[in-house]
Amino acid sequence: MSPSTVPVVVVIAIVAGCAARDTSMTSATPGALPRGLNVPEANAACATLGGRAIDSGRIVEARWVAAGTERARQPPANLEVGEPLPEHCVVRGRLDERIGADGKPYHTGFELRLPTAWNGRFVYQGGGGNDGIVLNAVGRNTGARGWVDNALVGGAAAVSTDAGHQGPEPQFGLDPQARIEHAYRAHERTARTARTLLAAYYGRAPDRSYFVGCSGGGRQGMMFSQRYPELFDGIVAVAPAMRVAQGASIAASWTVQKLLAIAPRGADGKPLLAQSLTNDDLRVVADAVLARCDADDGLEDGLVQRPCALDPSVLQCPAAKAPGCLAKAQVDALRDVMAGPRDSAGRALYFGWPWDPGIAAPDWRNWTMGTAGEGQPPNARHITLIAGALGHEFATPPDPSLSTINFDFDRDPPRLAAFHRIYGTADDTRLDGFRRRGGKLLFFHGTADPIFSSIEMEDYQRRIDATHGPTPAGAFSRLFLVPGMTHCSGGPATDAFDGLAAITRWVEMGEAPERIVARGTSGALEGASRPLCRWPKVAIHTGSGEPRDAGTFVCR
Ligand SMILES: [Ca+2]
Repeated sequence: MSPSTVPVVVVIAIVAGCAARDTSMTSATPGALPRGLNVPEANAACATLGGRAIDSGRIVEARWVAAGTERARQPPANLEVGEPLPEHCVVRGRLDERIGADGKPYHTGFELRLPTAWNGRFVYQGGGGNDGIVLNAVGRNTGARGWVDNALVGGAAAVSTDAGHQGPEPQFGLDPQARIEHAYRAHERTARTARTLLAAYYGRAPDRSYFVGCSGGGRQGMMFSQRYPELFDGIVAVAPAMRVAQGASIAASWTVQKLLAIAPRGADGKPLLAQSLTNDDLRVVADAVLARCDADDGLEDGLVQRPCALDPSVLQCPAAKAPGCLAKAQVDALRDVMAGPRDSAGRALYFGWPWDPGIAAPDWRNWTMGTAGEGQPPNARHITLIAGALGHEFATPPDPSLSTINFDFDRDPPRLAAFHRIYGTADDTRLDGFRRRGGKLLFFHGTADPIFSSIEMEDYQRRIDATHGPTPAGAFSRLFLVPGMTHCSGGPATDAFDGLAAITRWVEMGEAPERIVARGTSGALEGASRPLCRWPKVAIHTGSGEPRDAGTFVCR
């Protein structure tokens, strides 16, 4: 059967009815017997994939990779990380090649990696940012070790895509079809094409299909659960961009404008955003959070497990600005930032942010203020990444002059509504199709995330619980907050956690996660372990035993 003639309906029926799973366990991830091809078969099959036509596209490269000759390449520097990859066939292709309304060429690029000793699993590796890059499809996992503990090393087939445009710049948003591709269509096409190629290569459909992604990738996972519920058995969405077009981008604008207003001026008279709050200032804030709330969870360990009600006025210097305290203008700006954006009538336009010691971590600065010195262009991601997306993609019609710096909180939010309707994933909490097929949703979110608030994530899970009742909802959707973690990883946190293993055990063995052991990767928590607890529970030290050991904590 040629790949272009594999009936998708049949493929789905095979997966839905498939119960052939090996339940032996040799590691944290339930094992499946290798069910791939022998080496000569696989090599020949890889060669025949090269250059063949596929539905609305073509394969441009099919390359054989001998065992141990490549490792995962972690962007942005493409450092080689993790164990050597097993023997596999890597396929690169283009779907839907076309000329856009802007006169530029577009296609949906993808990469699919097919291990010879296949464990029967298929992993869709979510993207992020503006996408536009085909990252190596190794099945990136969650957290700080996502590229290291990838799915391909464990024997899964994995796919990635550029989401329908080429290059990470936001100008693709000027083409209406490219927006649609980015929102959902390129992802559906990539997923279905990958399934077709899996069937052609292995002669059968995957036993189980998973999605793993963070940020924009988390949004893509939610999108699949809502619009194409038949495609995945388990979805892991970390810090999903569920209303970035008409929510988080407004919050980024609010934050940037509040901080610019207090920024010192350079010799050229321009505000120095990076100096609105110095690293020492942010340390003052973090220390105040710790002083107020670290012990609330029973252990002074640098992690704040429960919501912290900090009154920022305690940060204010009694007189002039001095070390160890903040100026009144800084305190006022910080109070506004942390409360979240509002219009002139006081209506909330997004969520607020939890007080967390991770505010002093580099990632918080990198998003909100950046590090640019005098005479350098601003490099805060709220200005580089978010402002570009805001004007080119999120606004309808596009308005490249719109940015986070000049965003008007009364006039401009409605300009984002149309694209939010196709891009946002915050509204659907019924998830009928996904729930009925037995799909599982696993969410993670860092409580020091500076671009998507963990309060937004709690709100979504709370609405799922309200829609279905907490017990039925918990049967298919669970949230794990990561105290101290910034965006996707980083921060004073136990930010190494194996979301793929957790979703696999839930889907294949029925083990719904209550606690997931995570490890610290830097700072005082390096090497320490903690349970991440099923929200709304948090990790509480039992009062005895080594506090660097997750086994001495309970979730409650
Ligand atoms: Ca604590």
